[in-house]
This record gives sequence, structure tokens and C-alpha cells, in this order.
Amino acid sequence: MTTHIYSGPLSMFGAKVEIAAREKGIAFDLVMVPFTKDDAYDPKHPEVLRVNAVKQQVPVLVDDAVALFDSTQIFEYLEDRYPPPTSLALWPEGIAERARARQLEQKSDEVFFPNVIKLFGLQNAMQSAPAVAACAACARFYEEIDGLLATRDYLAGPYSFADIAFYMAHVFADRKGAGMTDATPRLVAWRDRVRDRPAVHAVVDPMMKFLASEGRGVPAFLQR
Ligand SMILES: N[C@@H](CCC(=O)N[C@@H](CS)C(=O)NCC(=O)O)C(=O)O
Repeated sequence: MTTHIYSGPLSMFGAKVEIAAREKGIAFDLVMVPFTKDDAYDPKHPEVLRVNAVKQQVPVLVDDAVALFDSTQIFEYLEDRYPPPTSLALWPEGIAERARARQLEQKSDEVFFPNVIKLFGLQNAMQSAPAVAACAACARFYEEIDGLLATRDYLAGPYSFADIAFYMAHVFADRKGAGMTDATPRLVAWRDRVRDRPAVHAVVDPMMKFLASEGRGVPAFLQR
């Protein structure tokens, strides 16, 4: 039976899952759920309602008898279901290393990204105190990650789910006015390394095309 991933054209959490599936070489059908001009996921896709009845959010993954929501939960399933060496390892080896990688993945979604969500609602008030505070919190997070990159090429050592999560979160931060700057040069080099992965291009390029087709801004580092 075919694996299905339900996502949306501007779903940063859906993009995480799609990139991971592509990195692992998994064959899947991508279903783009209805998405309106005002960025609402409406009407909800029946599979999203079935699998994620309360939250009604994408991404959703349906793989035979397994039906899951939440990008981080789906990451765990993908690594178990498609383990190395047949598929690319996306958690590092070693209990401590894996724990650190999982923590970074979670921090990206739940410490960094909430600042970006605040900025979504403040695009017409970017000089307001909450917007300035959200941008400053993003900048502090960039500095923290830049520090980690002093001793490694990727967030948790080898390329991992943590890089996928933070790359996507930061693409949306950049779109909303909190992109990284020359103040974090190691992070800028990391961003370009991740951007240049074929799986990342395959997912992010159509997303940027979608934005451009609607006359919306595309981050400078993704313009070609
Ligand atoms: N923690 C969830 C967050 C999922 C999420 O926020 N999905 C958004 C799209 S990126 C969504 O479906 N929003 C529509 C809604 O909340 O109605 C995950 O990691 O998958």
C-alpha cells in the first residue's frame, strides 16, 4: 500500500516531513489539502479529520495501518520504519547524541518557532514592542546555534531531523522579518549547506514558487 503524506502548500511542519521522507528515499504520494487565499486550511481534508480529529492539522502520514499526526511523531516513525543502513540515518548514533538531537528538534519547533508565529500577526507592526522582542528572541536563538556549529557541520553532529526542523523554521522566520544575518556566519554557512541538499530543494522550491506566484516575498537566499 502507498504511503500518503497530507500537507499544505505553505505548511512548514508538512515540509519537514516531506524532506525527511525524501532524504530516506521513501516512495510516497503527497496530498496537498485545501488551502485558501487567506492561508486557512479549509475545508479540512477527510483524512486529516479522521487521523487528527481534535487539532485538524497537517501534516498527517498514513502508511498502511499506521496513521499519525504531528511532524515530530512522524519523524520517530520514519526512523523506526526505515532504519539505516537501508535508509539514511536521521538520528545520530549514541543515546546521548540522539537525546541532544531530539532536544534541538523540539526546541526548534517549540522554543524558536513560537516567536515566528507571533510575527505572523505583527507584520503591519514590526516596530512594535512584541515584534521587536520576537525578532530579538530569534537573534538570540541564532547565536546559540551558531555557537554549536563551532565544533560541527550540523546541529547535532551528522545531518539529522534537527537540521530539517530548524531549516524550515528559519525559512519562515526569514519570510516574516527575522532572518539570520552576518552576525552568525557559521549558521549562514550551515543554511547554505542544508539548502543545497536535493531533498530540501525538492520541497522548498515549489513552496517558493507558490509564494512568488501570489506576489508574496521570497527570502533573498532562496531567490534564483
Ligand atoms: N505540532 C504540529 C503542528 C502542525 C501545524 O501547526 N500545522 C498547521 C500547518 S503548518 C495547520 O495544519 N494549521 C491549520 C489549523 O491549525 O487549522 C506538527 O509538528 O505537525
